[in-house]
Amino acid sequence: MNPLADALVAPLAARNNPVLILEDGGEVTGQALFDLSGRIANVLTNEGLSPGDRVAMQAGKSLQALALYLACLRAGALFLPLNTAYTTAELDYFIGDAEPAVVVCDPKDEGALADVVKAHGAVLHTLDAMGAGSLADAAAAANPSFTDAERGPDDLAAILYTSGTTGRSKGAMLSHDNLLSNANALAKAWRFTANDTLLHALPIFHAHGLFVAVNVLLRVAGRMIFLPRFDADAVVANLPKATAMMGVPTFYTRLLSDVRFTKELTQHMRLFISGSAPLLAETHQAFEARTGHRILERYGMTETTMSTSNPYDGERRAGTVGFPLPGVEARVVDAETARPVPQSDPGILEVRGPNVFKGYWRMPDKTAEEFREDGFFITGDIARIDSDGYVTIVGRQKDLVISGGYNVYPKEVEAEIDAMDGVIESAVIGAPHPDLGEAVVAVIVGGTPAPSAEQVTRFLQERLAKFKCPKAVFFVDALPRNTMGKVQKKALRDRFVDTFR
Ligand code: MCA
Ligand code: AMP
Repeated sequence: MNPLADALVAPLAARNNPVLILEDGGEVTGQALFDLSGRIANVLTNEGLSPGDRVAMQAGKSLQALALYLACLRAGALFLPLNTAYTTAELDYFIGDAEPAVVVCDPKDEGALADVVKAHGAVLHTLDAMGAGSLADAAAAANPSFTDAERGPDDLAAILYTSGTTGRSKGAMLSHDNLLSNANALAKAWRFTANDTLLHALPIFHAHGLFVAVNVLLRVAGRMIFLPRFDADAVVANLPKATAMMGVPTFYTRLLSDVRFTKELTQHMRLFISGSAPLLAETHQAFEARTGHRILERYGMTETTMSTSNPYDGERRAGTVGFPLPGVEARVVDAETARPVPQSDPGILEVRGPNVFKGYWRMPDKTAEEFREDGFFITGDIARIDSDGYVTIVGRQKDLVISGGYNVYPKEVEAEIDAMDGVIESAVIGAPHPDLGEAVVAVIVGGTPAPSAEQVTRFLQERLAKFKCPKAVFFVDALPRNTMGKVQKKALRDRFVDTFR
């Protein structure tokens, strides 16, 4: 038994029809993807990979990158995908923390990573955005036939790093059952079948693109139009071939600002799904006015994959994230007392169910801090549950900015800025942004001499992924503080609210 390989990968072997449609129109049959996953699994296991080992991948979205994920499932290894925007400094931490047996990186980063990978005794392979590199070369020469490793439902299938509100990133450990139960629940809730073709323009290094999109479509033996990234031209060109699309709100605001995105273009579509960040009610309404479709908004986290969803049938209520998925329990508690709040009052959202992860990699204390004794996971989101059961995310208790669907923890950016010569202190906030929902803003108290805004940006870009770098930098004489001396981020958010408007 190997729950995910049995449910998602094995059925590909019998499919002579396409599972992927690539940007150039090329089609990849289930059989071809299955064989490639077997070849890669053979390459890795012949080089010493064992069940339970980690395989880190920082590579562009390609057929080969997807096959590597499937190969890890088959070999019983833990897949550890990393955002392609992460810098070498960020990667250094992930490799040191996860101690992968194999690291797969873009050939351009091979030189920079060789030492750190060697220091950790890992095997280094390359894979570029076109799917070429040492891994693909080795796979071409390998045997496609592979016997899947035995795994149980509680064995781990993946580690996804998520930044923390306090310092170090944490690796969320996701089991076979976490991922499979969620894929089953979503496929059913959203009525996915083998007749579906999903327009897939999300990255595959986060839960949204990989576990929500890919797992669901593999589960039902559907097809994916596998675009390397979100590009409005490619989306408009490919929509006629799709039946469904998943995206972050930025996808939908960008499409709405495109005159080619019309009712006619979307008439045949079955479903548009949004998540990862709040979809403004006005976007929901504008989308319906333009296309006649009501976007189905759902809510989740890396640690839980999906927890709630608006209904497929029934009212998809703008501004809400719908109901807990079958098998998932949700409750709203008081931040201070941890007791349930009266109905419809806001409080901290907690969830429990088969979707909830197994804890943070090698961080038992952090894991314990984020769970209640009765097994509920404390999401850190502030929500309300109305009398008819709809969950609305009204804010976040955690200090977090979500920019274009990517999470940025201000603490991490502030720590880098504060380490700069000429900086006394800083505060990083999110400001409303028409394209990204929120964008990162740095507010800095400079010394004499203080760095320029350009110097701050350049300094940060060497250390942090670009999406974490501020889109605007302001200098102030002092940061607003409350009587306890704590920086008042709300006052700063109010002051800089119009930065991008
Ligand atoms: C790119 N840039 C960004 C972002 N993306 N800056 C801030 N926030 C971003 N999200 C940088 C680029 O490096 C570039 O920098 C500049 O901003 C403009 O890039 P642009 O070409 O406009 O961006 P893009 O390449 O088109 O990307 C925007 C995007 C992308 C399509 C919205 O960020 C994206 O695909 N987001 C999806 C994220 C996602 O999958 N999230 C799921 C995780 P410069 O110009 O200086 O070079 S959350 C999750 O998985 C949970 C479980 C959930 O609920 O789903
Ligand atoms: P991540 O850690 O990248 O998995 O991001 C998870 C966070 O994204 C959640 O804790 C929420 O704050 C946010 N999120 C995801 N989906 C939604 C949504 N539909 N509405 C509002 N926030 C969301």
